[in-house]
This record gives sequence, C-alpha cells and structure tokens, in this order.
Amino acid sequence: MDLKTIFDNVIEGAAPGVEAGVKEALAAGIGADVILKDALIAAMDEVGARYEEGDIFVPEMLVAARAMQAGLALLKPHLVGADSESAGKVAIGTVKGDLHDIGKNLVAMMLEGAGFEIMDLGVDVSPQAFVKAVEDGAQVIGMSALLTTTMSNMGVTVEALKAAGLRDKVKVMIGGAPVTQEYANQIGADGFAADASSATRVARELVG
Ligand code: B1M
Repeated sequence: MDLKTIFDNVIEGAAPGVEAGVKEALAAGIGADVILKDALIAAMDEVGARYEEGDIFVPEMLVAARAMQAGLALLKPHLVGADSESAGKVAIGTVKGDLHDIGKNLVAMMLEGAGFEIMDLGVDVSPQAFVKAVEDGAQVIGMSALLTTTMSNMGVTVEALKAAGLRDKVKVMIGGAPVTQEYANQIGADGFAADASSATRVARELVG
C-alpha cells in the first residue's frame, strides 16, 4: 500500500485501512518518520484545510483524528528508542479548554524516545494541575495548545507557577500550531518548539 492510500484512509476516517496501510508500508521498508510526516500528518493538515473551507465538519474531523491515532500507535515502537537512563522528568499536557491531543501525544512519544520520563497530564489541563506536577517533581512543563482561544492559558499557567513560588524550579516549554517564539517570549516561557523533533532538542537544552 502506498502513502497516498494511507493519507486517503486517514481523511475518510477508516482506521482499519490506516492500520493495514501502515503495517504494509513498514513491511516494505518505508521509514516510520516518512509515514508519519508524508501520510499521517499531511492528512491531518488536509483535514484542517477542508474543515476551514466548510467541506467537512467536526464529526469527520474526529474520526480522521481517531484513524490517525490508530496509525500512530503502530509507529510508536519504531519512533521511540530504547534509552534507559532518564534524561529528566517532563509533565506534558494540553492547556485548559483545549481537547486536541495528537500533537501533544507525538511530542510525548518523541521525548520518551529521547529518554525523558513523561508525566502525561492529558487534555484540558488546569494551571493548578501543572503546578501540582511541579510539586511532584517535574523539571520541565510542556504545554500544548491548538486553539487561538486557549493558548492564553499558557500565560495563565506561568503566572500560577509564579504565584505558587515555583517558577524558578521548573522550565516551561510550549508548542502547538498557533504558538510562536514571540508568544513564548511574551509570556516568559523558557522554550518554544514548532514540532516534535525540535521539542526533544529544546527539552535537552532546558535540562542542561
Ligand atoms: Co480542531 N481545530 N477543533 N479538532 N483541529 C484545528 C486546530 C483548526 C486549526 C482547524 C481549522 O479551522 N483549520 C481550528 C482552530 C482554529 C483556531 O483556533 N485558530 C480547530 C477548531 C476550530 C476546533 C473546534 C473549536 C471546532 C468546533 O467544535 N467548532 C473544536 C475545539 C475543541 C476543543 O479543543 N475544545 C475542535 C475539535 C477537534 C476534534 C476533537 C474534532 C479533533 C481533535 C482530536 C484529538 O486531538 N484527539 C480536531 C482536529 C483533529 C483538528 C485538526 C484538523 C488537526 C490537529 C492535529 O491533530 N494535527 C486541526 C487543523 C490543523 O492543525 N491542521 C484543528 C496533527 C498534529 C500532529 O499536529 O497538533 O499541530 P499539531 O502538533 C504538532 C506541532 O504543533 C507541535 O508538534 C506537533 C508534532 O509536529 N506541537 C508541540 C504540538 N504541541 C506541542 C507542544 C510542545 C512542542 C511542540 O511542547 C510542549
């Protein structure tokens, strides 16, 4: 099965087709990173564009996301390495009000592959839950936001860390489609990453 067929199956929300396609592509020797970028992520970009144009609606977007996650689960063992020594503890979550978790899961997966211990806080994570994670030993807070309406909760979380007297005990890394380096500077985050592989590099720099 070629990458275009996997791409089409994601858009149609056909999880079994995506799973079959990913298995075949891996068996044919296509790299997991190529399948991820050129089929799965490319399909989600197309889904976003079709949603914006009004060609599809939230239910179609949701089934496409589920189909993508099914493919991602099969790629995980190929993307995650076998580093055994912990590179540091990262608490990662999607900010309050935001339910998008595919990018956050991908970042968590790549960080895990780079040897980081991951505390996955899930989606719709309150500033207080991030504060609690720092009290529980997180050295880095990783916040993801996909909506322009929720990214401000990253700044609210930074303020909550300050109010709890914990700001100098943790590094804050942010990312997600609407997030930029300028926004990171504006809210006083320590790092910004545009994608999952640069997130690994940034996290390594942050823990020194
Ligand atoms: Co939503 N959605 N959605 N959606 N959705 C977007 C984000 C949107 C851009 C679509 C569009 O209009 N083109 C738009 C946002 C517009 C805006 O704010 N400007 C949008 C909207 C409007 C909405 C709703 C409001 C729709 C509605 O209900 N009317 C609603 C909001 C729900 C909520 O969160 N409260 C909604 C709902 C949903 C679904 C639930 C149906 C589903 C999510 C399912 C899920 O995640 N489990 C969904 C989806 C699938 C999308 C799109 C199509 C795809 C997102 C995705 O998974 N991309 C998206 C359009 C798009 O992005 N093209 C869209 C693939 C993923 C690998 O990329 O998440 O960007 P991404 O992550 C990247 C980087 O950003 C970065 O690394 C990742 C890997 O490279 N990164 C980090 C991410 N987090 C990081 C953290 C880091 C570092 C890097 O450090 C900690």
